[in-house]
Amino acid sequence: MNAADVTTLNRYFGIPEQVNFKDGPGGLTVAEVTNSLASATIALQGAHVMTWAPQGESPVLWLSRAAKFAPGKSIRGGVPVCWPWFGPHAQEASFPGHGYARTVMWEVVKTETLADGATRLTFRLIETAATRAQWPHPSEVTLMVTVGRTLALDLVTRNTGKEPIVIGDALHTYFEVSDIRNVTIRGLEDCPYIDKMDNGSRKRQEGPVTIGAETDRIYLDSSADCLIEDPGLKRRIRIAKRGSRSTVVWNPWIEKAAKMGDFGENGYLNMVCVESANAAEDVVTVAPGGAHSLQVVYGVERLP
Ligand code: TA6
Repeated sequence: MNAADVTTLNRYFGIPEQVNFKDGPGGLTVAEVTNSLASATIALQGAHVMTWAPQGESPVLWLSRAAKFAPGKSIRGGVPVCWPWFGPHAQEASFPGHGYARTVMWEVVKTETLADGATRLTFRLIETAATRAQWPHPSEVTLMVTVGRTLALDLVTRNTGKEPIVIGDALHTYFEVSDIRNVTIRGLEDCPYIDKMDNGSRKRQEGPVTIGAETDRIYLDSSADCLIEDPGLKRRIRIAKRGSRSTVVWNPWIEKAAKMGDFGENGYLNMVCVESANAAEDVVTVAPGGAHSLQVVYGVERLP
C-alpha cells in the first residue's frame, strides 16, 4: 500500500467521526483523531504525534509556530521518536542525530476504538535500503498511540535477527508551558545526570528542576514519574513511564533557539522537553527474538 495515499488509508483505517487521514502541511500525510475524550494529529512521517489535547484542555504538546514540514525533516515539537540511537551516532558523524526513525515514513498497521472511547493507532517503520545502510540489523519498530484523557505511547523494538542488538531510544516530547521561567519539574530529585552544558560533567540533582538558562541534561537511572508544575496554566503534567531508565530535560533558551531557526519568536519560553529515553549507559540490549518496550502515559492534573 502507498503509505501516503489518503484515500486508501481512509478506506482501510479511517474511522468515521474519529480517524481521518488527510494531506497535511508540507505534503505530509497526517491522521486527525477526534473522540469524546481528546483530539490529536499524527504525521505518518516518524509516526510523529504533533498535537494532543484532552477535551476542554489547552494543548499539552508544544508545536513550534515556525516548525518546518517537509519530507525527511524532523518536525519541531510534539513527540519526535528517537530510534535506533539517541543523540549523535557513536561512530558515524554523518548519520542523523537521534536516529532516522523520525524522518522516514511509517505505515499504519491498525486503528481501533477502545471501550472507554479512546482511539488507538498502531504504526510500523517502513525499512528501506537507506535505513538498512544505517542500521543493518534485522529488527522491527512499532509505535502504538492511544488518544484519550491521557496520551499513551508504546515504542516497541523487536529483534528479528540472530544477534543481540543495542538500542538507544527516546520519546523526545515537547510539552507546552505558560512560561518556562515559572515551571518546576519534580521526580528527578537525587538522580545522577550528565550536564551537556558543562562538558558532560556528572552531577546529582538537588531538589526539583527549574530552568533559567539553556538546559540539556540526561538523567540516568530515573524511573519515577515526572511532574511539570505550571502555575500559569494552573496544571501539572504527569509523565509516567516504563522501559525507560533515562530522562532528558532540555530547553535551548534564547541563543540556541534562535540558531535552530524553527523555534519561532520566543518559542523557547513556552516549551520544555522532558524525554523518556534510554541514552548513554542506559542503552538497551535486545536478545535475538526478544523485544524492548518504552512506554509513557501523559496526563493533566489541575493545580489547587
Ligand atoms: O534531547 C536534547 C537534545 O539532544 C539537545 O542536545 C538538542 O540537540 C535537542 O535534542 C534537539 O535536537 P534536534 O536534532 O531535534 O534539533
